[in-house]
Amino acid sequence: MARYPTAFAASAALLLSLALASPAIAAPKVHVVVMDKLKFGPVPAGLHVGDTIRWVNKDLFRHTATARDGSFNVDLQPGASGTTKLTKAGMIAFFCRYHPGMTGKLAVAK
Ligand SMILES: [Cu+2]
Repeated sequence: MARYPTAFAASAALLLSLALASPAIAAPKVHVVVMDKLKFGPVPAGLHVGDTIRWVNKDLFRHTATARDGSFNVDLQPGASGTTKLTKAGMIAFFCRYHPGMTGKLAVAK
């Protein structure tokens, strides 16, 4: 039916506007960062203190996601995944201990 997508879009827009109207009670989110081919994948936008990063190692190699400021560290075998929590705001640089060329940055808001 042609009408169904329109009704769906309208209700989705309503839900979105409700969510945007109350940012103070936004629940902590889980964001995924993939490790593959000796690189970190794209870092998600909209990170906040209290959110969780799920690091997913899709590579054939063991990797870590290690914050330069020591605020998190996770060591993952190939195919493994693990989570770290964002505990502070700011630009947080991270790298892999085994492959120093693997780097990235998380922009974390309060
Ligand atoms: Cu690595």
